Amino acid sequence: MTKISIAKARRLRTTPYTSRIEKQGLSAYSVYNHMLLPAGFDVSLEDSYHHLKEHVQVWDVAGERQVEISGPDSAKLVQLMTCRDLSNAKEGRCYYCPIIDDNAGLINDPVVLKINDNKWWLSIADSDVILFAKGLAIGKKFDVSIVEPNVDILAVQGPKSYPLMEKIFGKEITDLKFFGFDYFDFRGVKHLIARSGWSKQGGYEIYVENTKSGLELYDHLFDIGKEFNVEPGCPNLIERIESALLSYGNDIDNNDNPLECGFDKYVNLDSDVIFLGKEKLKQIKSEGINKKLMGVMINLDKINMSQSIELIDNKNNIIGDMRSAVFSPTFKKVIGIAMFKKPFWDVGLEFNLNIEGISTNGTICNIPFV
Ligand code: THG
Repeated sequence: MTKISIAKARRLRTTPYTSRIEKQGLSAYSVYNHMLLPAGFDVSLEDSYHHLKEHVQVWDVAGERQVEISGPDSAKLVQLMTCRDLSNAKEGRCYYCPIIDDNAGLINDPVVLKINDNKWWLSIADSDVILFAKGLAIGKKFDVSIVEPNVDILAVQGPKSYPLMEKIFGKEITDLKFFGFDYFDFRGVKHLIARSGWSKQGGYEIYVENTKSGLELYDHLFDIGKEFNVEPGCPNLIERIESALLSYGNDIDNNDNPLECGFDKYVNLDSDVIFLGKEKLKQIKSEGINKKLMGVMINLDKINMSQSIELIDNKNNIIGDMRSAVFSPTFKKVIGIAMFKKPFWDVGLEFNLNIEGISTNGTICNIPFV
């Protein structure tokens, strides 16, 4: 494959860690929220996958930008944007929240942090939530301030993230519950740290606001981390598909609604909270969905997802489309996430596909895979 480099420009924002990761063997970038997101290092995807499951990695995920909504109407605006009932949300907790439009189409799937009653952070996936939020606030004449603060997340992921972070921040950090956050001191500077991250191997996310301290912490993680076999890394395609951590823009987008994406537990239609698309979602729920996101296993040992891939039945009817896929060394097959039309989403159903002139077949399964 031809190597093509990315043309850096102000528009493709760098992160405070860019110069660090480029010295640590970075080999590929993606772009996320108009920012460089590391997508590979000079170890193979599979080696990095095994390393993540066994040891600990530090990821530059500064591209997960924060949309800060503060002020007297902040809770009202955040609730207006999500179908998840946040009326009982607690300070110091994270909430995974589908953001939808008036047609119930997904706008984003951020982690929402309740900093306090009058201040929320939406830790967003790749779409311009800030513009949507500003438009709603202007239209509704809400008394809020909406900004993108300088917050650059460092994720520390993998089973050995626990001893590594304990060594730096003390025993208290191991008391954090999943999706809880608190403030921890590093050389006199407070950092917001959550027990979360875009892998299911355990770990933390450090919301770095003080860049100088953040860079010191970055270097310290690699110094102290030696005994835990720390390596630089990035969200791992194999691990995240096995764990069914969905990727906005890949697996799901504005043409999909939360009920089609398996987000049922984050959809609250019975409470009296006010959010955009509530009536539409009620209608969809009563009529039933027309497509559904499922797992697939395919009899291939590699797959290229740069083209759209249609899933077909024996009569050549299109029954679904592939959203993400990768070879899994654990399942020794290609595993993927695909959207199937009604009524073709049954577990066990077999389908065919043609890729680059090769025809093969696969089976529908539940997600997560593990
Ligand atoms: N961390 C932070 N911000 C983010 C992401 C993150 N913004 C972009 C993107 N990732 C948002 N998408 C997700 C998707 C899944 C999860 C988090 C963010 C996730 N899900 C858990 C699961 O599916 O098992 C738990 C959800 C729950 O039930 O509460 O963690 O990774 N800061």
